[in-house]
Amino acid sequence: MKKALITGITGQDGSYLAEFLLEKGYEVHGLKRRASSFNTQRIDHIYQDPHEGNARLKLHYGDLTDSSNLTRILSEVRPDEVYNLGAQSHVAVSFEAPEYTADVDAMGTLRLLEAIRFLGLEKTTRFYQASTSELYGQVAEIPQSETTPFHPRSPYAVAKLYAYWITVNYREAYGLYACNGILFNHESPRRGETFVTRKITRGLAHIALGLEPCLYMGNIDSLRDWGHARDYVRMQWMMLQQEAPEDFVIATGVQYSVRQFIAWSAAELGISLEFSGAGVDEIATVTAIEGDKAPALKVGDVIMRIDPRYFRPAEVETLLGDPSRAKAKLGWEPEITVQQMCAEMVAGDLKEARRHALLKEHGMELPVSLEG
Ligand code: NDP
Ligand code: GDR
Repeated sequence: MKKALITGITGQDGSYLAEFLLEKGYEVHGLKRRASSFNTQRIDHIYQDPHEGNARLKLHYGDLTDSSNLTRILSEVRPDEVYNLGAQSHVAVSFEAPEYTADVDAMGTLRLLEAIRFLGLEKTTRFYQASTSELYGQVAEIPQSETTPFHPRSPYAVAKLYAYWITVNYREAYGLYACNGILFNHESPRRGETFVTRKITRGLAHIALGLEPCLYMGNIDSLRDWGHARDYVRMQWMMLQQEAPEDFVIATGVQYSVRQFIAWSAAELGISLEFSGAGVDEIATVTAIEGDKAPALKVGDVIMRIDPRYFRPAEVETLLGDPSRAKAKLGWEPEITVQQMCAEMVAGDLKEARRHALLKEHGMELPVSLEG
């Protein structure tokens, strides 16, 4: 039975990857951070009680900032494959916490690679590094491929640049089978609530039911190449099954604006919107509502405004990936379109909003709105 170790197993990608590897028959080990409250919601459905024996999903307390912990876990598990998905992954937050972001995202990757080398696992353990389209930052060419030069635009992206190159370096220096997946944005109903797509689907679902008044957004002109996380984790595994290690861009090859994603999400809720004004004065107004789909709203309501607090000190305005190499060499094709993904996310968030509406009806506390 093959063994995999996933850092970041409690995150969006980690949860889909763990599901995928369990289905493939792997024994899956995951690094879980100690927190003062439960932080395993995304993997609770695949949890296996260790008391019942034969559990193939095993969680270990750990942290990418702790070398001795990583070395001990690696020496106990001796995995065939390591997927380094753990990271402080929020770009805007990395401007607030640049040093911590570098410690986890850059140094954390080095710590894992060094532990593999120190334990003499470099000829037996394969390594996947979660690299990112944020490396391209201020883009040098459109679309971006494996040969496009990097120009990172945030402490997050700079930290990930170190992680990218140290992965390449361990491949070249020690013959480690190590790959960078340069993944463009990928989303799902499990996306963290403060990334833009989830903020929109969750916010609009709550607004439609009268639980929140308005969505406050940053740069809605921003263009992104969005795919579905389930499609993208399949690719992470495929990269480690090749004969020789290589880096791959994973993207859909199509881009849309944040504004377009707002319009799609609203349409899923039966709401038509008109965008008017410009810059910080831009607003979105309800122009029509399908049947009784958004009971709390009426035509003329303003449900989106710009709040400059969500602008970033340096923005990545446009990202568009060229996945030709992955398609040609790995036969990879994304199966879920961005519109299907948006519909799935809205449906999930509408369910959650209905639960919150019930809580409110019975006089119970609602979770507070999230900043991000
Ligand atoms: P999430 O933010 O959903 O998950 C991040 C995971 O990392 C969580 O499990 C988190 O734990 C864990 N983590 C955070 N800090 C530490 C730490 N100090 N030590 C150990 N674990 C830690 O990210 P995604 O699932 O969306 O992304 C997975 C990876 O892919 C990340 O590295 C991200 O930077 C990268 N990436 C993501 C893209 C995307 O569009 N989603 C695109 C390109 C790259 P906890 O649950 O306790 O917070
Ligand atoms: P990104 O994702 O920075 O691309 O990083 P995010 O969804 O946070 O932002 C995408 C774009 O939307 C703009 N935006 C807003 N973003 C947020 N979060 N909140 C807002 O209110 C808002 N308004 C506009 C942003 O400015 C940006 O241009 C994600 C993360 O998953 C990284 O870990 C990963 O590496 C990259 O995707 C690829």
